Amino acid sequence: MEEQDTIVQQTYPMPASSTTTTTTTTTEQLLDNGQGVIDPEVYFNMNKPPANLGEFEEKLTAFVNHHQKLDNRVVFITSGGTTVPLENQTVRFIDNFSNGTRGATSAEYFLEAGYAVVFMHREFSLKPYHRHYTHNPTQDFLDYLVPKEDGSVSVDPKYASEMHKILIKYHQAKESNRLLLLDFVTLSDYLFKLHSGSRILARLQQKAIYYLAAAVSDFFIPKQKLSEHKIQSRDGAMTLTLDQVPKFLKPLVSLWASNGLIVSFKLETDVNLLVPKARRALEQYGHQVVIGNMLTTRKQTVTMIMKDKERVLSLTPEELSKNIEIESKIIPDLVNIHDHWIETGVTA
Ligand code: 9Z3
Repeated sequence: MEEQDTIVQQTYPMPASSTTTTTTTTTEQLLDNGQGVIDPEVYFNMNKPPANLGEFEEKLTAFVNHHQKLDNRVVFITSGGTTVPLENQTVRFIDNFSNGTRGATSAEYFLEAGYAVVFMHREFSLKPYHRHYTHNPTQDFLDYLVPKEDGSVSVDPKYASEMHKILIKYHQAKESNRLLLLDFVTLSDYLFKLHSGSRILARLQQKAIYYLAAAVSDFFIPKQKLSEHKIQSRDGAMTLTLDQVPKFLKPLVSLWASNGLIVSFKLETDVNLLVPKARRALEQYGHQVVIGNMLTTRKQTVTMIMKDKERVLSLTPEELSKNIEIESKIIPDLVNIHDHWIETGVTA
């Protein structure tokens, strides 16, 4: 196959951990078990960490230490889509579908259930509490406010009581230091931060949940194949060859997130694939829960899939008409699973 030939001919510098700097190695040598996917550790050696990784680690370590001393449960939520740049000085990129609604809404229910929340989200995607005002499809943010003659600004009385309730919850989360907002943009940014973040949370052992709601690209262009400058259109149509992203869930489960409860999401558009593919992910990675959701019904119904069981959580038409959110069912279900996980080491 032509694609295969391209991959095999490509040469990469040896990973930074290597003792020699002059040797190069082919992609073929870096492929994981001949499956055509680069090993995650090799990926980290071949790519530059994000510039703010040190700051990310510092903030997260302080947060985790604080909650470890208080014996609190902590959930590490990933939310929003990753980008895959087509150029090093990026003008164009491929994006993954996700507004961040699932992650931001879930964060609020976890906070209500007493968890401390690390909210690692795509920059400018939905954030807990803010989401009600920043990304409301029927009302823009400034339309909540009224200018006063004395030069001050107040909230339009129509919205004040609802906003008051949300503000109280937001301030409680902030004042008790139970909400840490961290962000990512690119796939590389995400992978480095997931790697580093899960290893920092690992000290919490079973007290940690990893709730991987971010929509993460399955394909990327390795740094070595990336055009430095903006790709020019003068040459006509463009053909893209994308490599497969390393299977990071495998080391996350077996190495990085020691004993934590790991919950991943499976997004499908073909309903017949949803449960089989979610089950395959559970078997392949050996983690505890996959939440299956369909693109078109993700706000109404999800399937909780575990090793020996599965159950569907859905909103009734009446609940839907009252704007009840499906996360109000997902999170209590997961809290039960987590209770059981802490007590017995198996899922409920
Ligand atoms: C999800 O399935 C999320 O529930 C959504 C949420 C992205 C659908 P929104 O943010 O959407 O509320 O707009 N996330 C995981 C998507 C994903 O990339 N899963 C991978 C897969 O399906 C496995 S990690 O293969």
